[in-house]
Amino acid sequence: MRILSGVQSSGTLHIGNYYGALKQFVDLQNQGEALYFIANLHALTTVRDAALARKLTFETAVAFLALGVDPKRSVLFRQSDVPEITEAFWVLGTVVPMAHLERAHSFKDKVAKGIAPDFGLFAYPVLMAVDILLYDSDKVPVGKDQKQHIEFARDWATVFNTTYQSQVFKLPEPQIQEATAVIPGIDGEKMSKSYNNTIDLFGDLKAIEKRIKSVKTDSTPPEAPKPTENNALYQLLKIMAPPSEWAALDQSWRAGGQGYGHFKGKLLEHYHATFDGPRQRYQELVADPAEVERILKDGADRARNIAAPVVSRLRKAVGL
Ligand code: AQP
Repeated sequence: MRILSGVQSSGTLHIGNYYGALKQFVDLQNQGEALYFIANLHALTTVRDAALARKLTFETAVAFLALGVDPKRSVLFRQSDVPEITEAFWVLGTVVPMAHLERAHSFKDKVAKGIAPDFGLFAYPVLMAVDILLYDSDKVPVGKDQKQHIEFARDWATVFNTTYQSQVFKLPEPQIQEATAVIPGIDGEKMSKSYNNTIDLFGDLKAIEKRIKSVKTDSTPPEAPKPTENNALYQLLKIMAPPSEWAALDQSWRAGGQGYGHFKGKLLEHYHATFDGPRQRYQELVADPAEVERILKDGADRARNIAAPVVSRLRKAVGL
């Protein structure tokens, strides 16, 4: 089984990226041949500063490694180190119906939030489809926000194969963990870099502590039982508390007697217990850019070898 996924290097990674995607990446490394990439071409739709783009690409790679992506078991690479991707992007794009792109949720959500769309934002799902299809991927671990993009990849692979009467592309399946499909941000909306509601993985600790303290809650008094529906703090605790502690925590939440401040303190404790170790590794790796570069170069060679047969099927099918 071939597993493939990526994360954009468009900002600081947050716990939504971790629980929705990266944690699965690490868990899946033993279940098949895993390819993980830093989506630095996608990031160009929002990052328009070369030095910042390079810095974020490096930091995203370091975060993957610090969180447990093991280059001995997985292929870790930069999207831009596989130049075949942009050729395949064009070729697949020639059969993609405009109407599909016009109804893409991510595109519509961003336009609704007042972001002026450009071709990059509009065409993003086509590049993402190629990211997946170019490696004959079977499983794509992602958060729920990416489900429609994977359905598009399947649809367009079918359109392409039918148009050219040739089995160029294999159809991938999304892998979405129900419990962590949508991690809420501190305002209760989906945690997202562009909504400024994130709890970061490796940012400044004081700022992270402040974010945790400001998770939105209602006016339930300390002595009363707390609501479990539509409560971001409850959802975040459930995701972050170790299973051995969750039952007691859940009971005290439902029983009342503790204020929200107490539970925010618990969330901070679990944050430290989970991410202090990776933070330490992150700092060590940041100090060794040559090793990170070596890992990415090696990953790119391996990824290009895996893509080579698909690229040659594609070129042959269309007459290039
Ligand atoms: N809140 C979330 N809950 C669950 N999964 C999430 N992911 C992101 N946010 C959540 C998953 O993380 C992976 C990589 O995401 P990405 O950064 O490449 O793109 P994204 O989904 O667009 O992340 P953001 O923070 O929401 O970025 P912006 O604001 O730029 O759109 C994906 O698997 C994603 O599902």
